[in-house]
Formats: sequence, C-alpha cells, structure tokens
Amino acid sequence: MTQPTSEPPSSQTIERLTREAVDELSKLGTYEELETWRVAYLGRRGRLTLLLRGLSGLDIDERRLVGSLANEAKGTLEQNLERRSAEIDGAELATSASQDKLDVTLPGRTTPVGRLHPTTQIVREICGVFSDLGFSVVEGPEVEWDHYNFEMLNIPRGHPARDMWNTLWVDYQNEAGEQPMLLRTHTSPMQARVMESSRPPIRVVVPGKCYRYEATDATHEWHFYQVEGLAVDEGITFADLKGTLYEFARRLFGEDRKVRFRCDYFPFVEPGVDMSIDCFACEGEGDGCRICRDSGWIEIMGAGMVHPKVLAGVGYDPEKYTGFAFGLGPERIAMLKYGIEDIRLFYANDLRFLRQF
Ligand code: FA5
Repeated sequence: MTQPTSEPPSSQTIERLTREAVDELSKLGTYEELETWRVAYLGRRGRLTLLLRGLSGLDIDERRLVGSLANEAKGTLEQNLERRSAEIDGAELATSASQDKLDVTLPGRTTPVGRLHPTTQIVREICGVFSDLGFSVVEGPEVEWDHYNFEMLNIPRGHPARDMWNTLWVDYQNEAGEQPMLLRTHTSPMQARVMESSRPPIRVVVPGKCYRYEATDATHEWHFYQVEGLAVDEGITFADLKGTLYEFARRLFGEDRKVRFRCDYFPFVEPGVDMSIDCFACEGEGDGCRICRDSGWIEIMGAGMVHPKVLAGVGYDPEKYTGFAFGLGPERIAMLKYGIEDIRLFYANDLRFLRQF
C-alpha cells in the first residue's frame, strides 16, 4: 500500500491518486485489507485528506476547482470501497457455502417441545373431577413426622398395621432416642394436618408423592403418587362417600361404569372399604380378561368413614362431625385407563414411553 505523502494539490495529482487508489482497491480480498486501504486514503492522515488540507495554499480560483475535484474523488473512493466490501461479502458466502456444504435452503432445526408427564396429566384429571365436585386441592410435606403418618391416624407404635406401610426413615434421633421422621407412606397424614389447620366444612383432595420400602414389580414402585380425599362436616354419611366416589368413577372411566364397595381395613376409617369399578375392557365379563384378571372388577382405591379417634385426635367432636376419606394411586388409574402393563415405565425416563401421552 502506498504510504501517505503530502503531494501538492492539483487536478493531476487528484486524478492520479484516484486511479491508484481504485486500482489498489480492486486487488484487495479481505476486510482487514480494506480497512488498511481506507486509513491510507481516507483516514485522518490519509493521502486524500492531506491533499485536501493543502488546498489552503492555492489561490482562490484554483482552490475552487481542485477542491471540487478532490471532493468528487472522495465520493468516488467511498463508493468504490462500499462496492468492494459488498463483493467480498458475496465471495465469502459463496466460499463458505461450497466449503462447508452449507445449504441455506434447509429448514432450521426444530426445538423439541416438552410435554406433561403422564402422572401429572392423570393427577390433574383426577383433581379436576374433584374440583368440579366442590373439593379444593392442597399439598403437604413428603418428609413427614411419625406423628402424622401413623400416630394421628390411629396407628400407634407397635400396631401391626405399621407393617403394611414399611418405609424409609430419616436418620435423625430426638431426645427420647426415637427416629420420628420418615418419607410419608401415604397422603393420609394430610387428613390430620388439614383438620388441625381449618374447621368444617372441609372438602379437600391432596395429590402428592409417597414412598415405601418395598420390592418393585409391575404394579409396585418404591415411590409413587397418591391422591387423598377428605370431607368432614355435620351429617356426612356413608351415602355421601358412595355418591361422590361413584360420580368420580363415572366421570373418569365413563358413564356406564358400575362400582363395588367391599369391606377393607384401614386403622383410620370405620367402616373401611375398597372400591372397585366393573372392568371397562371386558365390560365386567371377566372371562380371559388381562386387565381385571378374570374377575370383572378392578380395585381403584381405599376409603371409609373417618374414624372417631382421628376426629377426636384433632379436637373435633365425633358426636357432632363425621366425614369420609379416600386414597387412590394415580399411576394405577393411568395404567388401567391407557393399558400400561408395568408401573416401572413411569419413572424409567424412556422418551419412547413418555412421548405416547
Ligand atoms: C393407603 O395408602 C391409604 N392411605 C388409603 C386410604 C385413604 C384408605 C383414606 C382409607 C381412607 P393403600 O396402601 O391401599 O392405602 O394405597 C392406596 C393406593 O395407593 C393403592 O390402591 C394403590 O393405587 C397405590 N399404591 C399403594 N402402594 C403402591 C406402590 N407400591 N406402588 C404404586 N402404587 C401404590
């Protein structure tokens, strides 16, 4: 590149300088070279700039003529610079397209869109049905006190029912040397917590995660969800329990569903029942049906009238208030509804399974 010199300004020097500059420019191939060229001709100490500064030494007529030529030359250089820059742009794009095999017409990469986990979907569906029936949704702690998980539910220490709910204990000892904290085995502890913190009428459902120390198989996980339900008021009877749960089953599984209640034992309800629906796969026929294992019925939850001892434990008068409670497993409900054969699929994080919902 030609070094800046102070040439005397004349129409010839301007013409020569313009020619040289345009000629040099046409040979440049990168943005760095263009910038050096710009500084050399048009920069603060560039050749054309210095030449313009020398105009003051000319007489007035000459200054007018040469000045106008110099300004024209400046415009020419600037236009040429712009054109060359655009040419380099195009050349770079063409080179990268041929070298990188870039196909600018290809559609862009799509961002994968997530979805709700099937458990979340079914929990929302279940809670939605109960919301329509006038229940509020509340949640409670997964790390729970023995006091709420067992004691307040009429399951004192040494009670054989504790064996049904073997769980994972938190490694923490109180002053009495007991381990009072555990991962809750069911959502039922929220019965006592809700009753302690509010007054009847109570109508709540409690979705949440539970944990049990157990070997897993196709229908048992060591962590799973439950949805608890509790209604307490004056004059609530077993007919309310039946009516509510019957309506729930019909809304979730279809208008034609029949329900069956059989006696079952849970220390915190009296009487206790398990509720089944007639099998929607074989319409209750049973014969050779894999879903209901030939029985025609599918068990979907435990339920019962809140035990008077539980009511008294939270300071309610069992002579005045009665209530019903129920607890169901949403994964098992989803398994029935969608024909899923193994509960372990829910938490194996296999997208081939999860994407189906
Ligand atoms: C209970 O946990 C009681 N708390 C339910 C209850 C509430 C009864 C209120 C009466 C009144 P159970 O252990 O049967 O009961 O569990 C209830 C539901 O949780 C089962 O029907 C099942 O759907 C689900 N469940 C229990 N254990 C597992 C497990 N290991 N894996 C997956 N789901 C489970």
